[in-house]
Amino acid sequence: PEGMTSVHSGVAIDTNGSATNGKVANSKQEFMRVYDVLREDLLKDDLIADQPKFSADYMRKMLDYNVPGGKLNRGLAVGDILLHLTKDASTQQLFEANVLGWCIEWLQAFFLVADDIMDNSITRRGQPCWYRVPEVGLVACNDYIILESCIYRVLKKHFAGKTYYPLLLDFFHETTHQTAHGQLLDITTAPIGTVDLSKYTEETYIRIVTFKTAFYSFYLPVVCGLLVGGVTSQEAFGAAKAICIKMGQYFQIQDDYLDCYGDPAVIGKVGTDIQDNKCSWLIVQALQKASPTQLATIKEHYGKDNEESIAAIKDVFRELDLESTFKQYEQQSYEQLSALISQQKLLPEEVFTALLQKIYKRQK
Ligand code: GPP
Ligand code: MG
Ligand code: MG
Ligand code: MG
Repeated sequence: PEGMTSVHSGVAIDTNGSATNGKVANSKQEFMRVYDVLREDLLKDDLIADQPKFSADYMRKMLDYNVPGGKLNRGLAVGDILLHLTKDASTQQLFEANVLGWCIEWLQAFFLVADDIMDNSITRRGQPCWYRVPEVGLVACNDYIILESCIYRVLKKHFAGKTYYPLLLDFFHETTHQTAHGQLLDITTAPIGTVDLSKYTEETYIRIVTFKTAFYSFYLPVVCGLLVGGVTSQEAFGAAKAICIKMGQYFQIQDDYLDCYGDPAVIGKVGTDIQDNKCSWLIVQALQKASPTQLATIKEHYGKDNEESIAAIKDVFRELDLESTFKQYEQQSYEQLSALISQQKLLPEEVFTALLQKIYKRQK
């Protein structure tokens, strides 16, 4: 019967009824197909279908602009984790994993539309930030509420009958709570117009990135993969959390590094951390290493939105050779994560090594 065939052996039947011929990996093409299914389902929702056409058209355009255009690392990870976890996952399970993967991409779209307004950002994924689209503006605030609400429509449709449905809802709510408080700390550490460098400590930094990034970007995809794979052991979730948090910290440190040193054409966004006064990894490192003269330059220029000030800060970063500091950190972080992954014996190592390989030395 559909949903019972193994995706690892023989000819499997996918949810459309076509043969998958013993597929062993999750494909981006299949993942994108699931996006089309979910978007059409959302638009067929009674309430939306009864709206005037221009309103549904706006919704479709808003979804296509904000949901599918990223790297899809988080979304694709759920299916990959399922396949690393169990060699006899069914096509139905892989479909469910991909649906949850999209719920995480929807959550991410919600966060990014909001984050770009708060960070006064310019581009995202190689196009203007959604709130910068002329006919959108602050309607983007309603759009991120809609993006969030989509998650719960999709979860209800596909998971309401599962024993783990309450757990799933709780994980999505908990993760939103954690991310919003990470964002609050990010924002309150860097109030516009006041530079208080004493706030930029290593402890505050780690707290910001743990909450604003690690939970939703790493722990949530792993949790979703484990739930679809039938894992219930609290110990396994605990082991996964410890590794995912560390990996998420590393990922956000890369994001901070790329904000200054990445190529906007590759990362799809223009860095704003220096002028936004952000408690970024680079400034935390710089403050630990700066001479009194360099400290004075930082005090004068950090958090100012003009070319001269940004250039002065980048000069200090260059003098302190923060590129090398980052490369050392990256190497050390990779080694520590690899050790943590092989020390735990509760889950297959590939669940985590596949995630790590995707981000190690990333350029975008
Ligand atoms: C990344 O920060 C963190 C987020 C996108 C989470 C936002 C959370 C909300 C509750 C809105 P960032 O600003 O460094 O990301 P980017 O560099 O992609 O703008
Ligand atoms: Mg931002
Ligand atoms: Mg931000
Ligand atoms: Mg950033």
